[in-house]
Amino acid sequence: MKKILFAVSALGFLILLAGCGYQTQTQPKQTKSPAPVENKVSANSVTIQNFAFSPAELKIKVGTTVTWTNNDSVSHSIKSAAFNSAVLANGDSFQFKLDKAGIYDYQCGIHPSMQGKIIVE
Ligand SMILES: [Cu+2]
Repeated sequence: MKKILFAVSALGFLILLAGCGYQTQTQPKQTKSPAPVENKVSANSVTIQNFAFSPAELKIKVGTTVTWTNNDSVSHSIKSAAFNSAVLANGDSFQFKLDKAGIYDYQCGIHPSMQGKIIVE
């Protein structure tokens, strides 16, 4: 009796696993169709890649928190009159909430040639 129970639960577990596997397989398809969601996520985030901020110019509304994420293997930082990050290694991110309207120019504290701009309105 116990053996049968074990077999049944093991089978259930396998089905669960298969279900999960199926879900992860369908995920790439999902990210393709709802484009607005993807835009929303990236609307207040800046990616650091290939020694550049992307987008270099970001327009946001007052009170928005901006997230910078370093995708480079090289460390970078965010330096401006209003906000400064620590040194960001690969995969690190920095967040700053902009509560005042204005134009915020910033650069990488390590590589001054890397420049970006946040327009808060
Ligand atoms: Cu840099």
